[in-house]
Amino acid sequence: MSNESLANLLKEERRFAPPADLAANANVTAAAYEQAAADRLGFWAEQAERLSWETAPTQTLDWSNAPFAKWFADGKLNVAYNCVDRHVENGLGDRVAIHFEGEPGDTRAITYAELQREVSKTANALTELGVRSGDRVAVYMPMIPEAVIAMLACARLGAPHSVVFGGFSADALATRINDADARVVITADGGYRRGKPSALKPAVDEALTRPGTENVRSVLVVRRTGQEDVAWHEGRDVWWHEIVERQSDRHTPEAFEAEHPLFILYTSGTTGKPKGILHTTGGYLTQVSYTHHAVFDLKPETDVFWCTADVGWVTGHSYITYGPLSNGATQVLYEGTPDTPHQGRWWEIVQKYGVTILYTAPTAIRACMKWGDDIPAKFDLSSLRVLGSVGEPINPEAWMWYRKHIGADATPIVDTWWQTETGAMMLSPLPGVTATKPGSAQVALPGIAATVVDDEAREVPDGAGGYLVLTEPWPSMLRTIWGDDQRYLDTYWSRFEGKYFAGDGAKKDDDGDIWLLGRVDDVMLVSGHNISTTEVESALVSHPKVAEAAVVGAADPQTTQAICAFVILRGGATAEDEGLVEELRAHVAQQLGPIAKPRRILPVAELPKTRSGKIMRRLLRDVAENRDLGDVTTLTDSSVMDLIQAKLPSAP
Ligand code: 6R9
Repeated sequence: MSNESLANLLKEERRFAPPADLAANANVTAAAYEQAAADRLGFWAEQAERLSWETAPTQTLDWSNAPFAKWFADGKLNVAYNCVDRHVENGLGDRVAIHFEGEPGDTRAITYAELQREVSKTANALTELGVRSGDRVAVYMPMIPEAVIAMLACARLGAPHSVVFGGFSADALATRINDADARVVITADGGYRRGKPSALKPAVDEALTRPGTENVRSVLVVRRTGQEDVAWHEGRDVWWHEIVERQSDRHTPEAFEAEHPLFILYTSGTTGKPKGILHTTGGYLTQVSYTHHAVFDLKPETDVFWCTADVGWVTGHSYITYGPLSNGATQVLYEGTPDTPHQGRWWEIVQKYGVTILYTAPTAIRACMKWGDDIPAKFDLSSLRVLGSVGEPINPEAWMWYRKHIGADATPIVDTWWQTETGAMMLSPLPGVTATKPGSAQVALPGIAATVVDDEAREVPDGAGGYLVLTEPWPSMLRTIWGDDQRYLDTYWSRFEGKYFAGDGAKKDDDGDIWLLGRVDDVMLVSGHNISTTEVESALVSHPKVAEAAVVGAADPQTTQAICAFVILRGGATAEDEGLVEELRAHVAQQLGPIAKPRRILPVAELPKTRSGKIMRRLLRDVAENRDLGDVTTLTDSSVMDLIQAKLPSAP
C-alpha cells in the first residue's frame, strides 16, 4: 500500500441503542472495559476462573520470549472435562447440549450426560487405537454430532486434532495429514448435502495413497449415510459403531498443562502452503468461553444458541465446540445447506427449536436477501434476541436487512472480527452496552488492545485509515505456525515491530470506532488513492437491484488499477436491463465519490467463494486481467469460474 492512508469514503449515520431489557440484565456491562483497561492481566486472570482447573494458575502471561506467549503456564486442566463432565457434576446432566438436525430431517437431542458417555467411549476407543497425549489426529467429517464428540475425545486425551473441512479434496487432506504427521484419521462414510449423500471415505482412501501419509495407522469411520459400497482396508479401517460402542462409558480425564497443544487448524491460505495455526489449552478456552458469554449475552438456562458455521472452520471450533459447551449452553447443530429442501430451512429450524441467538456469516445473509423477504416472513422468529455476524465485513445494507427481516427491527447485531489466528473474537460490540452501527465491528473487546496504524506504524487519527494491528498479546492467540516458528515471525510480527499484523485494512471513524475494509492484498490503488474493496462493494449492495458484489482492482496503464465489479442482481433485475450498468456506476459515484466509480460492472450468477463463504477476489483479479486461474482447490464450486470467464469477452 502507498503512504497515503485508505480514503475514508463511506459515511454511516445510523445508530441502534441496546434494547433496555437486554442492557438491564446483560452479562457484561461497560464496567468490564474499565476493569480491563486498569488491569488487563488481572482481568484475564479473573476470566480464567470461569474454568475448572485441576491446578489453578498463579502466572497469567509470560511474554519473556515474545512473540511466543505463554498464558496461565503453571495451571493444569482438561478441556473436555470443562466442556462436558463438570456440567454433569453440577447437576446439569439432563440439559440438552446438542439438538442435532440432519439435512434429511432426522434429529437427535444429546444431553450433557449422554455427551459425557459418548466422549468417554470415544476416548477409550482412541486409546485402544494407540492414541496418546501429543499424537495428532485428523478429523474429516460432515456436520454430525460425532464431529464434536471426536474433537472432545481428542482434547480429553491431550491429542491435538486437525479438523479438515469435509468438502476439501483428497489433495488438501493429504497435505494437512502430512504437515501435522497425523497418526489416526476420523471420518464418516459420507454426509448429506443438497438432498443427497455425499461420500467422504473415498477422499481419505485417496489421500492415504500420497507420500507423507504413511504414519496413519487407523481410520475410524462413522456410518452416516449407510451407502453400501464403502471400500475397506482391513487392519487399518475401523467402524465407529464397532469399536466405540463396546467401550466403557467411563473415562478419567487427565489434566494437561495450560500450554499443551489443543489443535492445529490450517488456514485456507489463498497463496502458498497452508499454515497450521497452533492453539493451546488454557488461554484458548478462557477467551472462547468469556467471549461466548459476553458477546452473545448467553444465559445457559434459557438460551438456544445456533452457530451455522462448519466445524472445519475456526468459527465452528470456537463457537460450536469449545465456547458453547464450556458455558453449558444448549445449541443447534445442523448438517446441511440453508436451501435444502427449501429456502426457508434455517428459519424453520429457528422456529422449531426456539433459537434465541443466531451466529452466521454475511455471505449467508446476502443469499437470504437475494431469495426474498417473504421467505423468513413465513416463520416465527420471535425467539431471537441476539444476532451475530462473522467472516467478512458485513455491508451496511445486509446488516439492515438482517436486523429488519430476521431480528424484527429490534435485535442487536454483533459484528465480530477475528481470525483463525486470534482463536476467539477480538472486536465486537457488546449487545447490552454498545450503540451499534451497521457495518462496523466498532471496538476491541474488554482485555483486547487493537488499533489502526499507517505505513510507519503510527496510530492513525480518527477519520483515517491504515492497517489493523493488535498491540498486546491475548489469551487465545496462536502460539506459532506448526513446525515453522520463522514463518510465524515473518507473517505476523515483522511488518510492525512489536505489533501483530492482521493483514486487514481498517479505518477509524470520527468516533474512533473501527471499520474493517478487507484484506490488505485486496486494497485497490486508483490514480494514487487507496480504495477499499469493501466500501465499493457496500455501495453497490446498497442499490436495491444488487444482492451481492465483489470488487477487484485490475492492472491499468493510466490509473495503476481500474475498479472492476462483479455483481449478483436481485429484485427481478437482469443483465440485459437497459442502462442498469450505468445506473450502478452512477450510484457508486454518488455514494463514495467519482474516484470510486467502477470502470466495469459485470452481472454474474455466482461469485467464487471459499467454503467458509469468503469471496476469492484473487480469482476475479485473474479473470479481470485475463490471466490463467491460480489454485482453485479451496473453492466451493469451481464451475463458477468457468461461467464468469465465459462472460468476459462481451463485457463493456
Ligand atoms: C473468524 C474467521 C479471518 C479473516 C479476517 C478478515 C475476515 C472475519 C470479520 C472479517 C470484517 C468481520 N473477517 N470476521 N472482516 N468483519 N466481522 O473468519 O477466521 O477464516 O481465519 O478469516 O476474515 O479479513 O482477517 P478466518
